[in-house]
Amino acid sequence: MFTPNTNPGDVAEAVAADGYAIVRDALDAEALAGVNADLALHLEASHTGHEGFMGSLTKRFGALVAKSSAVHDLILHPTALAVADHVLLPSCVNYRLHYTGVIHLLPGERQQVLHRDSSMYPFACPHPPLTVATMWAISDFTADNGGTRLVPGSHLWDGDRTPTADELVSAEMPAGSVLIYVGNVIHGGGNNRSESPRTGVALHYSMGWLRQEENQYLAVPAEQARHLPDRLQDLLGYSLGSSNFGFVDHVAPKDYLHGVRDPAESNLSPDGMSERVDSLRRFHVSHTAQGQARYYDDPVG
Ligand SMILES: O=C(O)CCC(=O)C(=O)O
Ligand SMILES: [Fe+2]
Repeated sequence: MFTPNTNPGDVAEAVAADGYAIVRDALDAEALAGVNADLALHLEASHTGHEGFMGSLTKRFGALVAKSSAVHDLILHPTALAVADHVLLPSCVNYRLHYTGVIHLLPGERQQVLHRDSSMYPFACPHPPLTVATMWAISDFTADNGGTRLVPGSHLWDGDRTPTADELVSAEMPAGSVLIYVGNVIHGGGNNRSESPRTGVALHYSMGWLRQEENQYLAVPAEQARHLPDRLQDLLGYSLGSSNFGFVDHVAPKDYLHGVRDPAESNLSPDGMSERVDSLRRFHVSHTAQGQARYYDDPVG
């Protein structure tokens, strides 16, 4: 477990090596209160009753960029971005906000099926990390209240290796801490045997050449996106994902967002972009993930 003063580079190396890391008390009390205040009404209005993967006693809702300015600071948190830089940037010129959501496990919720988030992409395991997830503890996370369970090192495993009970760990951390993990590590929400809900804010990032899980262009109305901080616009997808990648009518997306309509006033290949593309670490993919297990038998039952 790291502290807020840990060098973000050390956190990034731990995530790359072990598949996950926890930074304790990454948010101060004021930032945490701000998130709680922004989310309270949305949490009240959201409902349980999902099935399967989403959990039947779990409240979930997304589109957090549109719903909470306090969450913007979490998305832009230097440690989260340092980990995403370290893990994702070797193979993309920039990365995106992939998913935003509140995951609120009520007492009695059963453990979620163990999975890899990146199994939505057709790569056989092991494959390089394509996404980085942060799970911000808004309540305390304990082994008893459904703290996320993870299998350290499983981001390096073959797809057919199933974890044993002694390979699972529970992310235990006080409210205000953050769990950061790669999308190819095996994990899942825990079982809430406590009397209180477990509340997390999940913010994921993905390589800029992948389709984002949550459609940020529809989740955040353009009128609102136009007034967001520049870096947040980049993360939503209003920056070029490579040279010529993501344009609108031959105008760069951020220029278009700000009203430019003439391609002559926009540059789809900014300085340094082709060099960056040329220097990307390339994947060698010999086969796709056909037949690969998506879910793992739970060793705890
Ligand atoms: O709720 C959690 O702790 C994890 C949720 C999760 O992994 C997911 O929904 O993909
Ligand atoms: Fe997950």
